[in-house]
Amino acid sequence: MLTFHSDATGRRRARTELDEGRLVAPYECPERVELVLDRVRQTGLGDIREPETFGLSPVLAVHDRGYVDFIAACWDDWRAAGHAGEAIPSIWPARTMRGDVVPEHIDGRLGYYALAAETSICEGTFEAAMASKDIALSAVSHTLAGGEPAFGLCRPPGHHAASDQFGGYCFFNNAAIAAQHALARGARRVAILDVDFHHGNGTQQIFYARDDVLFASLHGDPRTCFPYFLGHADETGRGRGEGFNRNYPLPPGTAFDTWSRALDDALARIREAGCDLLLVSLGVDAFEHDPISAFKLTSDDFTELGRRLAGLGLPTTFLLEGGYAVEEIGLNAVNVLTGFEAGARQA
Ligand code: OKP
Ligand code: ZN
Repeated sequence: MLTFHSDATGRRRARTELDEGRLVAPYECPERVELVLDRVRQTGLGDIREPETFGLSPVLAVHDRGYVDFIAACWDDWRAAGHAGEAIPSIWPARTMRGDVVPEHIDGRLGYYALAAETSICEGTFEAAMASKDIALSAVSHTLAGGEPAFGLCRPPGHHAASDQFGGYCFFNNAAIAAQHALARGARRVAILDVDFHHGNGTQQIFYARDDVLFASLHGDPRTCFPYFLGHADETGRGRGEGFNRNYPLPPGTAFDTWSRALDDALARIREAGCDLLLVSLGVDAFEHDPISAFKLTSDDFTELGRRLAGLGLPTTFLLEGGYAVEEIGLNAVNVLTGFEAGARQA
């Protein structure tokens, strides 16, 4: 299958992440993409292509204008305010205050548009986020054009980004942007299956009241895992979206036997809903040695995941999300893709 990649994802090189009360080197680093690309080459998965550029209109189809303008200008505004470090929010419109007036000062705007504080905004963040969504759009366009699977080597990831909030290393919701684009190009119902360890709160929020995108997510139970405030099993959709959101919160320590039972249930729901396109939010941080996650999937389990995805028989686009065991990120991500190709050959 084709891989879509751009060096422009490396324009974001944040120096700081707020982690356990300290500023550390970010887990979500540019090397992640380079290592996955190395593995794509090693395994001969297929050709590697540069993305096309799609501009801002597909971003504005899922994100608020004010939010997009904020992401574009944040770094310049932060520097213009004379701040020395990277942009990190320190106050939010929390429950007891007003959330309906967007502040003017960058410190207030930053909190208004943030859902978490670990993710610093630095020079090049907007450019990398633009490249990341162009990779997703190019990959899904390839799948739509000929039915062939494609892999988008997205970075930064996207699934925590909500219609007007960034956080959890995400700025633009690549999977949501790709899904909306597919619908505009004639897809009838898109399934987004999120296998990242963390709940895809942004993707859920964007499509929660809609029945043209089915969102299913397997993740660490938000009672104990980031992002803590969304991802419970009783979140099933709203209005016409009722039944088109499926969460599988699982306890820390979950291994493939339990995890794959939830997977099979999600796949059955996707089948039943009559989806004509599958987007996989492909985080590989469910890996047993991931430094910030708590599931116990092995590298071989990722191959089996790919095989089971192929069993759906749907046009499929894979978009990279998380995965922070950097040494094994290439092996784990590409195992899903080669497992998928093996499964597709058998079918
Ligand atoms: C992004 B993605 C580390 C806490 C990390 C943020 C996690 C963001 C995950 N001590 N909290 O892979 O879903
Ligand atoms: Zn994750």
